[in-house]
Amino acid sequence: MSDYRFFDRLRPDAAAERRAIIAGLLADSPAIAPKHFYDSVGCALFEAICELPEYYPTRSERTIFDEHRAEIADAIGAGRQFVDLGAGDCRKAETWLPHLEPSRYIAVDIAGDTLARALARMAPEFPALELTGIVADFTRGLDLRADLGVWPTAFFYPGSSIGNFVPDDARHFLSDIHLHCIAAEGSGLLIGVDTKKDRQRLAAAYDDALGVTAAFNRNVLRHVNSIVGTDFDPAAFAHVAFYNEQQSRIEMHLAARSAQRVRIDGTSRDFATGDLIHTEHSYKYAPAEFTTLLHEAGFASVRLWQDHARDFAVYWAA
Ligand code: AVJ
Repeated sequence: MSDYRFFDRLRPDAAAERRAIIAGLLADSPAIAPKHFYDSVGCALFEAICELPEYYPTRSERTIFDEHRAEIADAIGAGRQFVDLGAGDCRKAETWLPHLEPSRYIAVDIAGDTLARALARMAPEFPALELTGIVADFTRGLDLRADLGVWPTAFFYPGSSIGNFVPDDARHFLSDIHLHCIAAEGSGLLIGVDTKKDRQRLAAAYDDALGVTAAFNRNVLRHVNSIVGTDFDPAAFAHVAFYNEQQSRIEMHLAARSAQRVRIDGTSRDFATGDLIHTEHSYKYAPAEFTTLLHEAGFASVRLWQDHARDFAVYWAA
């Protein structure tokens, strides 16, 4: 079987999504949800970010995976369905396939083109593996129960993507995953989460010298233009990123470089120089805090692996 199944669960919500974006742009404090970073250009820029010297999370996570692969695979067990949340180009999951020998691989992502391309690439490489792609926005809730049935499932949520949720929403999302897990004995969640550290290093990871993260941030305006027909000029906004220590989160914003008027759905919004559009939170968790969050979400047992510098943490929660 050199093929894959593909389901688009995003299209039915397109009108509601447009309304949500417009409401965010017209709100007292304008904001764009970080999921809108990931059009094709945004996915490519994010892949570039992961190669940057300043952006340690991807490398630190890879180090943990490489050093503890056998032990982690042993904790998960073989023959599970492997569900990749935010699969992107599927390359992270691919490194696990020989070790987990999953019964099926189910990749979920909001970026349909990137996901389809990845599965088309994988199909001939893994002819014996059942491949499924699901285009979905799981920030609106996760319900894969009909897709998964009652077979034991290993959920994979790497890269500290959980950091985009505020902690209450993160707990809620983890509870949703836990609800899926109780359907079948032997299920669990393998999740990678960034830790708290020196504020300079954190800030540099989100404001790199080459300006790749700045381009990634500004690109969201091109994507929003294409979704809702606004006329943002990405070059008219500056990238702003800093660590908010009180809230343990990186914040990214776009700051208007000059006074300007932007057309938004039949009306308009004026931006004064320095006015901000909020685009991302990226929360950081001490291992003890995240372990508590996993317990609060219903997971009874939590195992933890870290790199030597403790820059990142990987948890298996069951
Ligand atoms: C994909 C959400 C984990 O927060 O580190 C990288 C996205 N934003 N650089 C992160 C991101 C700016 C990334 N996550």
